[in-house]
Amino acid sequence: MSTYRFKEDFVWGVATSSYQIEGAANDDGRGASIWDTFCKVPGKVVRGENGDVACDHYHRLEQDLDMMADLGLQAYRFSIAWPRVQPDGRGAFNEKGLGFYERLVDGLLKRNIQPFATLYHWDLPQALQDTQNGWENRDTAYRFADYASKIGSVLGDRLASIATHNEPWCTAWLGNVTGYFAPGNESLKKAAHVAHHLLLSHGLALQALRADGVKAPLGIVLNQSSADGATDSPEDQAAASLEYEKFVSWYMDPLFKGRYPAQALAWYGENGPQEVIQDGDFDIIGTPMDFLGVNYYTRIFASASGPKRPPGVLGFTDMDWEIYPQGLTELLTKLNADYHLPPIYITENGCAAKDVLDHGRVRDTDRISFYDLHLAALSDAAKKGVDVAGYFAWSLMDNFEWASGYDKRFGMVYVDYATQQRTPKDSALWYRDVIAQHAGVAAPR
Ligand code: IFM
Repeated sequence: MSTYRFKEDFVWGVATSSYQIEGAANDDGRGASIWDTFCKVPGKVVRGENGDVACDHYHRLEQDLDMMADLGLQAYRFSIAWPRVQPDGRGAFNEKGLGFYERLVDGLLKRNIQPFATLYHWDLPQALQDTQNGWENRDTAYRFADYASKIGSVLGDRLASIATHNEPWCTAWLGNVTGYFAPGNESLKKAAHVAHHLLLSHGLALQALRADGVKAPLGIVLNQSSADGATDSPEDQAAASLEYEKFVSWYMDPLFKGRYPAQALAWYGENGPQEVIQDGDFDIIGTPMDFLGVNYYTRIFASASGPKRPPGVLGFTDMDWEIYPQGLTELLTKLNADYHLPPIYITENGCAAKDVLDHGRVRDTDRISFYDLHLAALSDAAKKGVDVAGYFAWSLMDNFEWASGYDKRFGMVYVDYATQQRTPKDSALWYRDVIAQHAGVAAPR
């Protein structure tokens, strides 16, 4: 095992999200989400699968909490299903739904595991989609701030952190340009409007939580990549720079610089966000944050003639994503140079693999190597001056991988969906040892 150099209070955790693991889609008053609806659209999800049962985490909470404790985790990042706690996305809250998250948070604290909550990991109440086109409508941002405020009042005193959104790029782009994710739109303009309202809702939620006196650190989680041109040609380099702006700067610039990035804005042209930007929006969006969450999986590899298959020197994961750990160092050092940043958590990093359960064991050496290489890259970034506060592996256990259904396994713990039996893979045991070796150890100067 390598030795990574992080600061003494560096946090070691794993991440999941509500729709991907909870199941219990029709229990205890949960409302429908846009993913419940989307999964029913023929052809949208592999084999027509859905999150109705998923890992049945809702009913197996205690067992899963014990499993987290056995793995020696210091922190657990989860998301709250908005339709479980406020079925219509407005109006009445659902006590039973809130009660589930109270039990989760209390169960974590009892086991000395810090609760890192995310308010939105893609499961928008269907009612908001039906009545006002969801995130296309500015009002949804205000509904989100109300929901955030409620979570703050119920859980705020017990949470180690609150992130507003997980990967708004996915919500906006995959949900509205490619139609690959819920709600399945195919319109660049809708995506630009959605992205703006997501950013606005983030700022409004932060302001509401602060006004309510919530002390937990507040931030947002963005998926990001470094970007390389396929060749050194000026055309390929320009393509890489544009893709980086569309993916990374489109969120970072409004959050930290009070504007959209120029090149990407020009690329959007009349399909951009201009119609929905109101005076004062960037002041709200730029409300100071206590942390930034970065999810890193692979790099962008661009050419003037469109996306190109990268060389993949270290191979590709089961998602066919290039394994490119040095991109993590490159990305973080670039962010650090370009923005005045709060501390950064890697809030997701991991790989899908064709895991096989063999006599009670999963020998996922490729995943161990993936984590090891990325932790080393993160350690390099810390050495180069990036303030790295923690690392969350994606994911605690195999789960519903959105449009890929249950086909892709990202977990450290193997889930047999027929029996719901959990089996820690070799990577989980390795991670437990990494945490034990590094916990509380300061980086040598
Ligand atoms: O499973 C997803 C997660 O929901 C968001 N980030 C990327 C993961 C792997 O695709």
